[in-house]
Amino acid sequence: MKFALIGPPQSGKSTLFDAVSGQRLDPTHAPGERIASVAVPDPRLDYLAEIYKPKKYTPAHLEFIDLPGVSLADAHGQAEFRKAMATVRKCDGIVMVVRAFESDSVAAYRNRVNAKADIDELHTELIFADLEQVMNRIEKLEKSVLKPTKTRDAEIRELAMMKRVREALEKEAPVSTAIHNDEERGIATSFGFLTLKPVLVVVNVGESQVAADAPFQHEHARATIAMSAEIEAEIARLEDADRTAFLADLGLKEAAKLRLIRTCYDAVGLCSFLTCGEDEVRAWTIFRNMEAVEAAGKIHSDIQRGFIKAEVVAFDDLKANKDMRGAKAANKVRLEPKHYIVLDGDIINFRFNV
Ligand SMILES: Nc1nc2c(ncn2[C@@H]2O[C@H](COP(=O)(O)OP(=O)(O)OP(=O)(O)O)[C@@H](O)[C@H]2O)c(=O)[nH]1
Ligand SMILES: [Mg+2]
Repeated sequence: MKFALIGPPQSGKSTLFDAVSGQRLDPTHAPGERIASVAVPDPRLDYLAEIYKPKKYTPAHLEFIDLPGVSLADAHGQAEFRKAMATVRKCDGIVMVVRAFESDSVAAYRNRVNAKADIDELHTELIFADLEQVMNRIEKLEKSVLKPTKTRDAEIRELAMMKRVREALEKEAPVSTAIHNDEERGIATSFGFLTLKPVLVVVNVGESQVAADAPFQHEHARATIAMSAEIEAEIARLEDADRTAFLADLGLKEAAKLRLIRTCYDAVGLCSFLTCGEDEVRAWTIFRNMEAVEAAGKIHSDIQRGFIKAEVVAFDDLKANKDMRGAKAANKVRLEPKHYIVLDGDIINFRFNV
């Protein structure tokens, strides 16, 4: 699962990226994309590792991509933005980083610090980028439907959909509002439409605001969270022992990195199931409402193909009974069929035969 950090110039994207990834931007590094795979902290996995002392510990991961900020105030910047969107189209979610901190040493984008206006501007730009793509597609389809090809019927349907999408975008409504069924959702997803993707907003606030809630919730975002990228980057560089004291001083319960990761998980509708044994304890990222047989395919296609049953115990049930043996004795381990909907925190052992 990939998330792109986008935002106006100097809004704190790279600082946030450093905070989340534990990397540190090399000032000599040419401006460009950076990518980091970030472990998703999971106390349940830690508990299992205590029990099993496994050879391997594999948490779930999310990928974050840091994109250079561009000014949308001129045509050159707008063109750069469109180019960068090729990367964003391949991502599962968008994190908009906007500035709310005051600083005399960092030039303010458009000579103002206005987080809401920055989000609106980005949102409009995403709509324009989708619109451009839809117009190109419509132009192509209008030509190809004139030819008597095998795919003509499908193209006629797609053309009708794309015209509907164009109409929605022209009214500044996201693509998602113009999608009517699974076929259309599939087409829209394959185009990587930007306004189909979940958006999270990070309001990069000043030091005095770090313990406060987000100053607003934005209508275009699934979630809006506030944090100070600079302070978070500092927190990320501290040793564990110092970190706790530093957080307490600021009135914070935890590093905002954890909040960001959780929010990304929620916004995209993800959850984790766990597998454990002496070889490995591991968290697997899946979409919520996924069936057991599909979840099995995450591990290996053979397990999906030869699926017999899923042996499932909820993490909380295992912990309440100390370990797997205790959970079995308490009758908490169930055998579930193919169509069982996997829940967050399910510990699963798949039985299969190929
Ligand atoms: N005071 C303050 N300064 C910050 C904060 N976050 C970032 N900065 C500063 O703002 C400047 C820009 O930060 P970056 O993280 O490089 O911003 P960016 O969005 O990656 O910038 P571009 O990639 O050039 O668009 C740096 O000098 C940071 O030190 C913050 O929370 N508070
Ligand atoms: Mg940057």
